[in-house]
Formats: sequence, C-alpha cells, structure tokens
Amino acid sequence: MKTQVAIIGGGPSGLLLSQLLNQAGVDTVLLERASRKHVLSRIRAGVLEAGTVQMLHEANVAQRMEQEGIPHDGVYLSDDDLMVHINFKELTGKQVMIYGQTEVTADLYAAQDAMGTTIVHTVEDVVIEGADSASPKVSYSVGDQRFAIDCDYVAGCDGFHGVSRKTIPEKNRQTFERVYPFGWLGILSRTKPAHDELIYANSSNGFALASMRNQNLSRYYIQVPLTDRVEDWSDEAFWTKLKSCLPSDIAKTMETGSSIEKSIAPLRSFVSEPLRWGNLFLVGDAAHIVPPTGAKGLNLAVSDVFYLYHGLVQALKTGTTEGIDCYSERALTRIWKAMRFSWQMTTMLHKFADEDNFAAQMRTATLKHLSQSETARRDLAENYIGLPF
Ligand code: RFL
Ligand code: PHB
Repeated sequence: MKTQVAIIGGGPSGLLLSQLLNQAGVDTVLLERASRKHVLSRIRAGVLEAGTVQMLHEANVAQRMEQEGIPHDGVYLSDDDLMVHINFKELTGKQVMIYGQTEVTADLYAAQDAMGTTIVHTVEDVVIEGADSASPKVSYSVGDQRFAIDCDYVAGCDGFHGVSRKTIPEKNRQTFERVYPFGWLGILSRTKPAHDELIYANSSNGFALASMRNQNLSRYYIQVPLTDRVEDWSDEAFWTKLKSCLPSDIAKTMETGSSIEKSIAPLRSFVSEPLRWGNLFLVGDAAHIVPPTGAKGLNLAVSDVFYLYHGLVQALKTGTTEGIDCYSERALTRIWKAMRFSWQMTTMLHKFADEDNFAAQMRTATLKHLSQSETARRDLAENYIGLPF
C-alpha cells in the first residue's frame, strides 16, 4: 500500500488530521489499535476552546456541536463557601463550548465514513521504519496478516502509550515530567448539573469539579490518592465526598443518582521535545500530557493538528517545507504556555498530601485575590478560553 500521510492513532488528533488532510485532497491511511466501539466509549474531555470550535467548523464537523453543545460564558472557582466567577464573555469577549470529546470523535468518524477515507481498526504491532529517511514505511498486523504502507510522512497521533514517540531514538529527544501525588476519580450520572456553569472547588477536603455534558447528564470529579481504586468508591461515598468539597448551598440542593461510568485518571505534566524526527511528527498526547485542571489536553491536540495540517498541505502541494520545518517550534511555544496554566490551576486547587499549613493559606489567598482583582481574573480567562494559534 502507498499513501502520502500514514496516521497512527484514531483519537481526536488522528481523526481531525485525517479529516482536514482528506478535505484538502491529501491521501491518508489511519491505523487505530482499538475497535471503533472502544474509542467511542471513552469518556474524557468536556470543554472546547473557541479556537477548537473554529477548527471543527473548518473541518465541517460542527453541525451537531452547534445544536447540542452548550456555550458557556464563564466558570466558577470556589474556596469552601467563597464563589469566584470568571466571566469570559465580559473579560475576553469569548466563550467556551461544553461538548464531550466522545461526541467530537463520533462526529469525526461519521464525516470520515461519508468522505470514504481509509481507517483500519484493531491493528497490532505497528512498526515505523525509516522515519529519518525520505521514504518512511509503516507496517502492522491485523489478525495473522502483516501489511506495510510506504508513505511520505508519518503523523504519530497515538497518545501517551503509543509507539510513535518511542520510535525516536532516546538521544534525539528530551523529556520533562512532573507526576502529581493524586488522581481524579470521575463519574457520569443522569442528573441535573449542580450549577449552570462549571465549578472548580478548592476546599479543606481537597479538590472537586462539577461539570456536565447536557441538562440531564453531569460529570463530577474528586481528588483521590493514587493508591485508591475505583472499586473502593461506592456511589454513596463519592457523593458524600463531593458534597464536602463544594460550597454548602450547592451541596444542599444538588441532585444525586447512580453513576453510569466511574474511572480514575492519574495527573501528570509531560513534554517530549522536539515534535519531529525526520519525517515523523508527534501530535497531541503522544508528545505531551497536561493535568486536566485547565481543560487543555484535547484543545492542545487540536492546535498541534492546526500547525501540522497547514505544514503538510504546503509541503505536499507546493514542495515548500517552511510549515513542517517550523511545526515543532510553533506547537511547543503554545504547548509550554498551556503546561504552565494547567500546572498553575492544579497547584492552586489541590491539596497535596505532605504539604505544610502555609500551602493551604496560599491557595486561599490566590482565590481571594482572584475574587477582588479583575486583572487577575482576566489573566485566568485569557488562558482558559485558549491562547491564539
Ligand atoms: P488519544 O485520545 O489518547 O488517542 C490516541 C489513539 O491512539 C491509539 N493508539 C494506537 N493506535 C495504533 N497503534 C498503536 N500502537 C497505538 N497506541 C495507541 C489509541 O487507541 C487511541 O485511540 O490522544 P489524542 O488523539 O492526542 O487526544 C488527546 C485527548 O484525548 C486528551 O488530551 C484529552 O482527553 C485530555 N482531557 C481533557 N482535555 C481537554 O482539552 N479538556 C478537558 O476537559 C479534558 N478533560 C482529559 C479530561 C483527559 C482525561 N483522562 C481520562 C486522561 C478529563 C480526563 C478524565
Ligand atoms: C469534563 O467535563 O470532563 C472536564 C471539564 C473541565 C476540566 C476537565 C474535565 O478541566
């Protein structure tokens, strides 16, 4: 088989890149390890930046999002009973969109089907060869059969545990990492959201987040030690802990019910530099991970796709390599700013197990400052709605 761009991974990065490239007349083959059903059962991000919304429009996959997504003008940060409203609309003129990653992925698969692009599911043992040459090759198995693709470029969109990053020799990459000593236990429940906007809660009982997918589907998270397992948490224990972290008037009135999904995600910050080795490019979670506190992971994957898509189209249509030559540097400049914001939000809102009594005072002082300073709120709003790309 021969193609112009071999895309490894059919999460949001790989699917969006495939969609945009095929729309521009570039031939691709996308290889995904999991079944489509499995990819579409993963509950992940819920907040789309304005730039992400615009990219989904450019990719012609925004129709359902515009009907079913919920534009939000702001978020709340709380500190026990103090509620600080960050009004994005007033502070930046922009909004974010509440629309699940699961739905974005479903819309992208539907659009790819309609366009007739090549997507191969349940592939195993993907091997990238000759990435540092002019004619890379990607081989893989489906069942007992082995296949190979000759291509011009390889896009590594295969997430944190994929093969793409590991294909780059260790001496050609540098990694930066911070692992946080806690995770998020998240549940999905068919209940009315606790509030009309998201609440990021700092409290003496730890961090919690009240989020949503629609008017009858809520998504909640609480901070848990890394040693906890999902089985340790009954729904009842979850709701009790959640309520102890949220402002008391919200906790008193919120609707609870049985969970329809429950999972734990560890929190880490991670960057692997550079994003290019020869004709292999890393995109999204394959190259970087942010803790979910800033809602940046999916949105960063989309800005990586933006830079790479333009670079690849330019290279394949005109032979000019300026866009792909600058891809790593352009994407990393934005990535590091989102890293900083996600780390800052995580530090401002979580209780660390071994912290001294000074740390809790710093969190409260930061939240009080936000409640009193429009300048501080504008800075947070600018970062949350997404820096330009
Ligand atoms: P993905 O989604 O991990 O997709 C990678 C795909 O590659 C496949 N794969 C392979 N395929 C072929 N061969 C191999 N060897 C392969 N190895 C892996 C995998 O099966 C998979 O389908 O990476 P991608 O596309 O870069 O997308 C990144 C986003 O998924 C991620 O950043 C976000 O979900 C992070 N995130 C959030 N981001 C936001 O922008 N806003 C949020 O509100 C937000 N909330 C979250 C989140 C992530 C969470 N978890 C579970 C980590 C909340 C949570 C709880
Ligand atoms: C979510 O709704 O899943 C969500 C929202 C905001 C975050 C992280 C996750 O910061």
